[in-house]
Amino acid sequence: MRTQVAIVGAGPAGLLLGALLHRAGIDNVVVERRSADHVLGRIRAGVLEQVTVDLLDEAGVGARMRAEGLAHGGFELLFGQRRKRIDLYKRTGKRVMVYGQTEVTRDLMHDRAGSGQPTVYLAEAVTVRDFDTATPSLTYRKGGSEHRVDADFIAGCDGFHGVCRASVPTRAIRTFEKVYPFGWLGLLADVPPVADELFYGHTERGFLLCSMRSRSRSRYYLQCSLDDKVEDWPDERFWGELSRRLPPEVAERLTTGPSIEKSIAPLRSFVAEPLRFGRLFLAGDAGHIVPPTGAKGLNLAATDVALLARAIAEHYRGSDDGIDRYSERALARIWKAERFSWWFTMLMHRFPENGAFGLRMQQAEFDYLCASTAAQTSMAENYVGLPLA
Ligand code: FAS
Ligand code: PHB
Repeated sequence: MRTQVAIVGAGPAGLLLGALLHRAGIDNVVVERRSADHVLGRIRAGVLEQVTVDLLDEAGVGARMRAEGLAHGGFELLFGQRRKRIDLYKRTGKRVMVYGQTEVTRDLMHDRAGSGQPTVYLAEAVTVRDFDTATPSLTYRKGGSEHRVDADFIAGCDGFHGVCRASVPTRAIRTFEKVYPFGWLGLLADVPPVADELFYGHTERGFLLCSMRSRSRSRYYLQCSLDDKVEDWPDERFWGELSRRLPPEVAERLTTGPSIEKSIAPLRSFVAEPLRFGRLFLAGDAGHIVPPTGAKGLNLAATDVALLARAIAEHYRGSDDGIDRYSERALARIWKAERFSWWFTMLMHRFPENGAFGLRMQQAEFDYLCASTAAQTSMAENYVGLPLA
């Protein structure tokens, strides 16, 4: 098979890149190792920045999001007994869209199926080759035989554990990483959310987040030990712990019910530099990971592929300035999101190892945030998303 861009990975990065390239008249193939149902079964992000909303519109897949998504003008913080609403709209004139990653992926898959662009699911042993030449290719196994895709470019949209970054010689790449000493235990349930907006809490028992997917489907997270396993947390224990962490006046409004998904995610900050290796480009989680506290992961994936799609379209119009500057431009945005996600994570989680002084630093940060509109504006403009340069 011959194409212009071979995309590894059918997560949001790969599928959005494919949609943007297709609208630019650029042929592409997506090669995914899992089934479409498996990809859809992963419950992940829930908050879209305005830039991401606009990109989904540009890709032609924004209709259901606009019909079913929830526009939020703020969120609430709880620190100990104190509560503070961060008014995103008042501070920035922008809102965020609450619409699950699963639905974004579903919309992109539906659009791609109708576009006629080829997508290969259940592709085994994907191998990327010759990306340091002008004739890169990839191979995969399916149905007992090997298949080859020749392309002008390869986009590594295969996530943190993918093959593309792993195929780059170690001398050509530098990585930066911070692993956090806890995880997030997430639960999805068809119960009405406990509040109209997202609710982030720092409590003596640990972090909590009350989020949602709709007015009848809630998503909750609890900070948990890295030693915990999902089977250690039957639904009853989860709901009891969430209730204990919530303020009484909020806990009394909590509607519980059977979980439809429950998982534990480790938290890390990670960046690979650069993001371009000849004709191979990394985008999304393949190039970086943020702790989900700042709701940046999916949004960074979207802006990476927006920059990459524009750069590749420029190439076919005769200029390589875009592809030459992709890594620099993407990393400038990535590092700002890494900083915000790290800052918000350090503020809102319990770090017993940081002792009494560490807790006082968190309390002072929260006090300053409550008292300073400048601090609230800074938090708000990072949360709604910085402009795409
Ligand atoms: P993805 O990992 O989504 O997609 C990569 C795709 O590549 C996958 O479908 C994978 O099967 C495929 N692949 C991997 N190796 C391959 C190979 N060798 N060959 C072919 N295909 C291959 N972000 C938030 O904003 N909020 C959250 O609450 C949140 N929670 C998360 C929870 C978890 C457990 C994880 C892992 C991430 C979470 N994230 C969250 C971040 C997440 O939303 C990512 O940022 C987002 O999925 C990034 O999309 P992609 O870059 O497409 O990577
Ligand atoms: C979610 O709804 O999954 C979600 C929302 C906000 C975050 C992280 C996760 O910061």
